[in-house]
Amino acid sequence: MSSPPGIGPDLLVHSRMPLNAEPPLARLRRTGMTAREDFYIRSHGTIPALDAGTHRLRVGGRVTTPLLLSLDELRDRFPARTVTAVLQCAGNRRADMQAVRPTSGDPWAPGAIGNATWTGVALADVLEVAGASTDAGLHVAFEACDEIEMPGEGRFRYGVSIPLAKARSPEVLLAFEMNGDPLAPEHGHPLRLVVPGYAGVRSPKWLGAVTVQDRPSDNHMQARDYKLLPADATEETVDWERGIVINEMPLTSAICEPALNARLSAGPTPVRGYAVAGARAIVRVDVSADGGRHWQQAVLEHDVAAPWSWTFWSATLELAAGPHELAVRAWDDAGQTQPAATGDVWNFKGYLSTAWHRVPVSAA
Ligand SMILES: Nc1nc2c(c(=O)[nH]1)N[C@H]1C(S)=C(S)[C@@H](COP(=O)(O)O)O[C@H]1N2
Ligand SMILES: [Mo]
Repeated sequence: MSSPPGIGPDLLVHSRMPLNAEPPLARLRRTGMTAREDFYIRSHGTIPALDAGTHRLRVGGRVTTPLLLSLDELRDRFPARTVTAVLQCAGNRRADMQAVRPTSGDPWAPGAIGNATWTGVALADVLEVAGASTDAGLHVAFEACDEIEMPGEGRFRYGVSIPLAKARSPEVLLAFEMNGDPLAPEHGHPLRLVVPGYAGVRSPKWLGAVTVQDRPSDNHMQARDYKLLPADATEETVDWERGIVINEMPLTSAICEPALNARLSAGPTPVRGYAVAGARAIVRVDVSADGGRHWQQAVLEHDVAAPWSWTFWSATLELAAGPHELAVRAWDDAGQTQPAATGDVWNFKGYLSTAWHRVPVSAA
């Protein structure tokens, strides 16, 4: 079966409708900027074919001047902004959680993440020109153009919201380019929001409308999904009102090489991966060859000019012949680290699977 247009030939496809796919980890770790063909795709419904020439962005709600903007108007009326930022799904590394106990959702390996340079205009600048209210406690809701079908929910358009305070931060972009090219269809052509530091779900693709309002979006995606629920909640008993809205992504890291269950030669073994801490900086990454009984510090690579970018790390571990459990944990500049055991953070939706990443290998 041939790949749909835009799907890199190496992507591992979890589902074709909706289209969900992630890159093999060794490919992900090759370049600091993730190319389109290696960038994960997470969609919930259709991938709309929108015309950049006729597409319009509506800006309304608690504003003095509602706007209807073409892409040319966005480009002409507002200063161009470029931000390098990670986009990461709240379900990244869910496969680890499913190994503890089943959860709903696709079994993402650590590849539901990518780093790119996004170009567009600042949402803050557009809100300013629209005369958006700056009252405390407001939200900015977004409506997209893709259609989602869910049992019990019927057909609806994707929608989410973020707090106005984040929406007015300079890093939040209405983006029309990714790594210098117009957005690809699967990544939101012709216009998407990019909210650095937040879970990918808050960065709507195929963006059609922006509304300033006094409450979060009542869309299914915001109200009854993408919340962190207690360990004892189930599909049947869940009280969505009491879930924690997943906005800022917690600290995480992953081993990209060697691969799970790799058979290696004994001796010095390169181990490489990524770490990401949202608004904070990664200050240390520990790597272990014995499941976390002993740790060695990795060498970090980070572009200080790109605070929303990920940190690549690498280390060389001396492996004796036999089985080993490689493990990694990162530390941020508040002295925080990741939980040791996935079982301690298990939830039935499989979100925020950020425990030490453990990779069994054997050496001979
Ligand atoms: N309109 C729309 N925006 C969306 C989604 C979607 O299904 N529809 N998925 C969200 C989720 S959960 C993630 S993780 C990111 C994935 O972005 P990508 O496919 O460009 O990697 O887009 C977000 N924005
Ligand atoms: Mo996601």
